[in-house]
Amino acid sequence: MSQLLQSLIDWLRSLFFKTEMELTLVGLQNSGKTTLVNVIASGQFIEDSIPTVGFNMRKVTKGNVTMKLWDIGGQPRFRSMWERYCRGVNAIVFVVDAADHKKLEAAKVELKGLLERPQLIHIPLLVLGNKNDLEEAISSEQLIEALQLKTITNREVSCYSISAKNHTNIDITLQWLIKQGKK
Ligand SMILES: Nc1nc2c(ncn2[C@@H]2O[C@H](COP(=O)(O)OP(=O)(O)O)[C@@H](O)[C@H]2O)c(=O)[nH]1
Ligand SMILES: [Mg+2]
Repeated sequence: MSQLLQSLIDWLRSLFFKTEMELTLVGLQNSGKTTLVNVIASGQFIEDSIPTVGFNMRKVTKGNVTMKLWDIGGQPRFRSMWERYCRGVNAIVFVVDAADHKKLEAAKVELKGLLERPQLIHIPLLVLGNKNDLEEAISSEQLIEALQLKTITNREVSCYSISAKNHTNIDITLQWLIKQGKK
């Protein structure tokens, strides 16, 4: 990665943690949520595991930012808890493994279920197609199609193709998040 890009990311990261906000990071297991948080926070954060049987929920705090992370998928009986964890957040970040074609349908179903919760209406959504360093990863246009993001009309939606591994498009991701905190 170029020195210039790295300093840009560092600068955005510092702005991000000064912005008061609460985010939910959600997605199927293995999509890259933990990796992404480590990249954004660059290692130093306070971690809190919320003990809930069968529901893998973590809370990460740094500066003025709280990020709530959880793995969804195949746990319909926990769906009633989604609202509790997402209510009032500045944004929902939905992370997808863009290289895992077999799981796209499941991701679509989970996202749809999440966005149907009445309490979560109007919360801005950022969809991240992660792992774009892999050859088989689909583009953001293909992800928009696969998840039918154009059918979502009751909130602001953006979709980026990123690589948490190579730090690709972490800058635009941070910029989008900072913007949500300022509203
Ligand atoms: N190639 C590639 N692998 C990634 C990327 N981000 C995460 N991974 C890998 O995907 C796997 C799952 O990542 P993790 O962050 O644990 O996913 P989580 O279950 O959503 O928290 C790990 O082996 C990561 O190293 C990426 O951008 N590119
Ligand atoms: Mg994880």
